[in-house]
Amino acid sequence: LPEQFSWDDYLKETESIAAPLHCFKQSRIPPTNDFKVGMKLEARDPRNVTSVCIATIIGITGARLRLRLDGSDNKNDFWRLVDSSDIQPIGTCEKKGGMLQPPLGFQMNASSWPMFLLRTLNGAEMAPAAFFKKEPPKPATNCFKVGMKLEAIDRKNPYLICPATIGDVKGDEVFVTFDGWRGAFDYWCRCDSRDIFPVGWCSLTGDALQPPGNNVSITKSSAKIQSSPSKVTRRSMQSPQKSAPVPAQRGRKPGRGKPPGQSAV
Ligand code: MLY
Repeated sequence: LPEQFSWDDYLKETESIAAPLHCFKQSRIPPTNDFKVGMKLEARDPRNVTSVCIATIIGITGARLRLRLDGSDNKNDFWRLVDSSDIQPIGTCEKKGGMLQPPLGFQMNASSWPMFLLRTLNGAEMAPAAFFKKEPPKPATNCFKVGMKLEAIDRKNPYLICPATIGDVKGDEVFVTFDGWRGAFDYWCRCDSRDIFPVGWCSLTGDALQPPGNNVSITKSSAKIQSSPSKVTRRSMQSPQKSAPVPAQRGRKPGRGKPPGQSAV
């Protein structure tokens, strides 16, 4: 069986430190997730952020909801924290004088939207207002430092949360690099992004933290400053799955022919 990933061991192995809690726009204790699959709510359309749409909860994962916009296809699901400002109870939009919009890529004729909306809301199980949690305050400054470790959403596979390292810091932004993945998934984001979490987040929410990728140089925090090749350690290709003939890593689609760690998607 593959060895469990342990932050304690990994931080020692990589001689690095975890980014402090106060760097993140996340609550110290993750919010409780009371939502249920099938409930409906209002959500900002991720592909058209001025629109508020009706969404259905398709899945629950840790402190996040997997959402699908009603009238959209099943290829554009997205994930939001229960304390995200992108979601609100049904009725909020109207109360504020706004109008619910069809999602980008509405599958029917635009003229059928009013009737579609009526039918969608009729008899719908609406998520209770008490389930929506207040967004945490944002950090006063960008206090991330290069080399600090964190847990981050893989934006190409947003259901995955993975061990990551701050690769660069510029103004209010940080460069999130994914350990063991050769840069293919790295991204810049604001330091107050809701996509980055302190070390230990997944173990508190019950999310499955992905293990780092295989057989790639792990740059130690100290080595980053000196950029000395002698301080770079190599992880064994075998270590994460000693006896498993098939990669057991969640989220990896089988049969793509590429060795682990080199897949770009
Ligand atoms: N698209 C890849 C999954 C890669 C995940 C990488 N993350 C964990 C940084 C695949 O399907 O194999």
